[in-house]
Amino acid sequence: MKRWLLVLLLLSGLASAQKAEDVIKAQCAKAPVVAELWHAFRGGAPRAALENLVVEFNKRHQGEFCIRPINQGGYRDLSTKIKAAFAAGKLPTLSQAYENQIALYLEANAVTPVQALGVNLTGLNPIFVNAVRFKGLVYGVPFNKSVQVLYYNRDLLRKYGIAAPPKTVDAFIAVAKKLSMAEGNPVYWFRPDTSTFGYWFFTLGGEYMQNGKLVVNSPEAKKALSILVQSVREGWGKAITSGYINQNFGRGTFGFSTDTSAGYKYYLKAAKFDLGLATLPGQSPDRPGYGVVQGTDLIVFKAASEAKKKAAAAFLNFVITPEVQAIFSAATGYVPVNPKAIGQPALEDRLMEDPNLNAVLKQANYAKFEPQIPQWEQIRFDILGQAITQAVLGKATVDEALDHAQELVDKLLSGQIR
Ligand code: FGO
Repeated sequence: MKRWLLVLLLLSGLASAQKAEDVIKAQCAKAPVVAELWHAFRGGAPRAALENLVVEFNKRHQGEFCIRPINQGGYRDLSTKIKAAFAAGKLPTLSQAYENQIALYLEANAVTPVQALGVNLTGLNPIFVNAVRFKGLVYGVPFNKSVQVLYYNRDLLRKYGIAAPPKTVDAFIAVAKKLSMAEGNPVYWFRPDTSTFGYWFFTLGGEYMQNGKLVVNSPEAKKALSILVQSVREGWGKAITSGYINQNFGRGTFGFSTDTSAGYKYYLKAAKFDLGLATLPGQSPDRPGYGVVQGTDLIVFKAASEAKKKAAAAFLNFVITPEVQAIFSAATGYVPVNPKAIGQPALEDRLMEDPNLNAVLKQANYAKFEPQIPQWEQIRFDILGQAITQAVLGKATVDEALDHAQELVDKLLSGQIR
């Protein structure tokens, strides 16, 4: 592509991103009620899709109220900001939140059950709705829910005459070994974190909650982590320790990753190869492996005024419509939380144009949630995540890493440490 054309395209992209923000600003300047929505979309397709749908919503409710999205960094930055806002008494009306964060905010009785606000959850995927149900009440609206899928390099598979991506864990490991050997480079790329680990753990039959106890050093956990450790040792796995996988293309031979479907547009943009998407390798060829459900729900804080809550409820009812979910899913790779989105033209056209997205819809039937307990965020990053990184980088054995993690989990959950 000619340089000037590229510059022009980039500028027009920036200009349109700028435009949605500016439009919202102008909409809210005139609105009698402004409800803030704190989110963790730093940029890219998810942020653009969110802002575009907010523009449309605000247009429909001109003279009534407006939603004002405010980025607060990434997911963890967002929860840190929410906790600070609690202390300062400056909570927004709406926020994105993981289920475990909702559980934490509920300890302060700070979240409103959405049905009491008039949000109609009929028809939504019950798997997502049940995850935000606490003591019988639904405290959030599933919005941007992702599932892990298998990303693969079709050109590389073609080069070695492999017709289709592997369907089982054993076939996956065999193919990854073969291609890595032939290329002289590891082809399975992964971030050594709780998300990647989760795919292997759940697919091997692991469960975090056992008889009401959180277990991170079960035999399945040890086997899952051993596979990651072995992959690096045997030269078919490459641990990406800085940035997203899609930000590392070009530094080696990418063959496969087991990553969030929400990364799809980022991958597409960065890939200089024919990018394929498939369901995850499972224990048997007729059943995909389990992907971890990530992405967030939208919640409404109790502290908001009645007028702002009314705006929030209207917004929540809007974002879960089949039309909006179809557009949002097509634009990002998130799973539509309303299954009726699948018949909508926006998504049907997109699926015709890009059959890769079928893998996301299929994988959504084989999905697992991480524990929905208040301490989970700390555990997944600072305890289990640390243990996974340590073992993968060879700083601890799998046993040492996970047994130590279990000790810390026990101490944290019994209040011996904070
Ligand atoms: C991310 C994080 C949590 C929790 C899981 C929790 C907190 C994980 C994982 C840690 O919406 P998802 O599926 O995907 C994100 C989306 C929007 O940013 O796009 C993905 N992305 C962004 C930029 C890029 O270059 N490539 C790309 O793939 C991005 O990951 O959420 C998945 C990644 C992580 O943030 O490192 O969810 N996660 N459970 N975070 N705080 N708490 O309990």
